[in-house]
Amino acid sequence: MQMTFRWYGKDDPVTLENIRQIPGMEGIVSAIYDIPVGEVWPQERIHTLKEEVESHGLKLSVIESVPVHEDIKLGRPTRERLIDNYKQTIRNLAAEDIRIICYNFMPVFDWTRTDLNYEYPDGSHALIFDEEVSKKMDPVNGELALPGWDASYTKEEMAAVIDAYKEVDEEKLWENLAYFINEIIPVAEEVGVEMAIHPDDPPYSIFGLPRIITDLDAVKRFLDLYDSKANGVTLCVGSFASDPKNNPIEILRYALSRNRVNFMHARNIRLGQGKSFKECAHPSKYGSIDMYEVIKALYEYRFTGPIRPDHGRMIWGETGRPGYGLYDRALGATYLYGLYEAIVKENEEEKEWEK
Ligand SMILES: [Mn+2]
Repeated sequence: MQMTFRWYGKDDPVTLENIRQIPGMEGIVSAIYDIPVGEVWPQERIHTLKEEVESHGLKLSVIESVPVHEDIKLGRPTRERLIDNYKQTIRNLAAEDIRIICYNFMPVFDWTRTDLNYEYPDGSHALIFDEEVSKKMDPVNGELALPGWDASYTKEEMAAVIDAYKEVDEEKLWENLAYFINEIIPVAEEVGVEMAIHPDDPPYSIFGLPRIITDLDAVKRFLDLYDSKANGVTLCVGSFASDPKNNPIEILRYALSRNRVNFMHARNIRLGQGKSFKECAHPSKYGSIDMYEVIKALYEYRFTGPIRPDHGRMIWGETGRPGYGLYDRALGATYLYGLYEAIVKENEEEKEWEK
């Protein structure tokens, strides 16, 4: 496996110099953030990003994400032009030798939490999701705007797009996803790119909007939409684990058995009452996910792709982008790397793990 780290570009308080110093770190997960959703990413812009990353001795391993325009998810006629643009972005990324693209198909809202600054007794801060609080949240008139959300909507536009989903139930959303996949995957195959859909986070309906990439059955159904290595998943164990009915290790092993894990997100969460959960430090003892079992599964299936620590807590007084500080994610990376080294050495005569 190849250890990677998410970097939000030149505005990120975490620098490439910082990231490079994390033991075991090889690659960067990033994106171009100022291109409106639905427009083509020019090859020169991709080239500039790649040069910047490579000048720090790192590889631009994954694009997370190339966002999918709402009209594609809604199945509106304008999707034709938008899908053509998406295909061109895939081609432009491939032309710069970028081979893995993460994306998601969540209506309107990306990952959702109810508190970005929950304080643990040890003084660290984390992102949490409280089911009761979420039921009272008003996405149109409320105060909360999360970092993953598209901030370009006015209140009226937000209300209108949420309203548009009254016509799109889960089955319709599957249909629109299948349409999109059948259009883009042949292009990805042709230019040697692996697409990696991220599960919905949390993996159930919120604010009355449909969510479909939620569990093992959904992963099976998704992989069957188009049977190709180019049509794979970002296996985010933390997202799947946020629904207590899911067994994230089972989902991981299933996707590995079909060779369709194109990108790994390793994050731990601790389940609470109902569907509430708290993000926590990466080690198994703090959360509901056995991280040793995660890395063991990756080893058993000889996973060679990129993995990144997902969200981290804010520790040691660090401030910055919620979930994306330097310190706790760096600890997460070295912990994951340590698990991997131990598992490889237990199983192999040679020092395979260094390859
Ligand atoms: Mn994730």
